[in-house]
Amino acid sequence: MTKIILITGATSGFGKAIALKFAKEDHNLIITGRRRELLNELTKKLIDKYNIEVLPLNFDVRKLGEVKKAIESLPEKWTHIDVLVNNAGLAVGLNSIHEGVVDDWERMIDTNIKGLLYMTRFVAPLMVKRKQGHIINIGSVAGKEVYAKGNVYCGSKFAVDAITKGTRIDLLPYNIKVTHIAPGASDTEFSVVRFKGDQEMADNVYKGYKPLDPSDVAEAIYYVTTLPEHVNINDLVIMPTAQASTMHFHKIL
Ligand code: NDP
Ligand code: 8X3
Repeated sequence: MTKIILITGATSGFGKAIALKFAKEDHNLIITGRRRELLNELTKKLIDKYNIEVLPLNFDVRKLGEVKKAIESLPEKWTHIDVLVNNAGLAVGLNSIHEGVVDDWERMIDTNIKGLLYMTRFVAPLMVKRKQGHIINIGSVAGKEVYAKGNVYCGSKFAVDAITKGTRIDLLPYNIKVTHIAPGASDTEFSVVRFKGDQEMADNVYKGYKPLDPSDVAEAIYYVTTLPEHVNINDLVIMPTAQASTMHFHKIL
């Protein structure tokens, strides 16, 4: 059965890989992101290559009004969202708490926590109405264990884990699945964003071992959507084989 999958942050990294995987499996997609050109490029690629229907929505998940407008003005046939992947997120900076940049903190909290909440607040009622749906929140191993200087990013991802658990309880009467995915290191744009464009610092994060490919995470996400109606994966932690915790890597340099 063809489903409608809404993926936030599909212009790069995991979100883009998730879009490609679900397109390959013949599902229709709502893809979102702030970078309009990348969104349009991906839309064209998905339609040309997979002959599916794609609706690109260009908005910032931090802006409540933009989220509300984007979801409330969906054409009727696009309101039957089967899967919401709350993926848009970022780390900004890596500082001890006493040297933290408050603006970085705001960006992480506003995107990773509030953006995910805004999306859920407007999409979940559509699922509740149909008594059907699956919400997949992308957390992180950083939401399982804190690491030095990870303070606010880790806090935001611990919040994603907690919000996922709370969402699952609240939506229990409505037959809605809720899944938390916690990936480890993957060489997306994540570290370039964290280090504010410093490509060398970003590259260092992934030296000496094989990180996850975004498609590895996309495959796991696709898998959790293929299970029988009575089965839900609540929580999935997925790391490179060369990573054992947020702090332990087997690197050959
Ligand atoms: P990328 O930087 O490659 O992708 C992040 C995506 O989020 C982009 O498409 C970006 O789109 C979107 N995004 C960021 N801010 C906003 C915003 N305010 N409004 C709308 N979209 C936004 O990183 P990843 O693919 O690695 O990250 C995806 C998720 O995975 C994040 O939640 C991240 O925390 C998490 N994660 C990443 C890990 C990693 O090692 N890479 C490991 C564990 C979790 P645009 O800029 O166009 O808006
Ligand atoms: C991204 C993984 O460990 O760099 O969430 O924070 S980590």
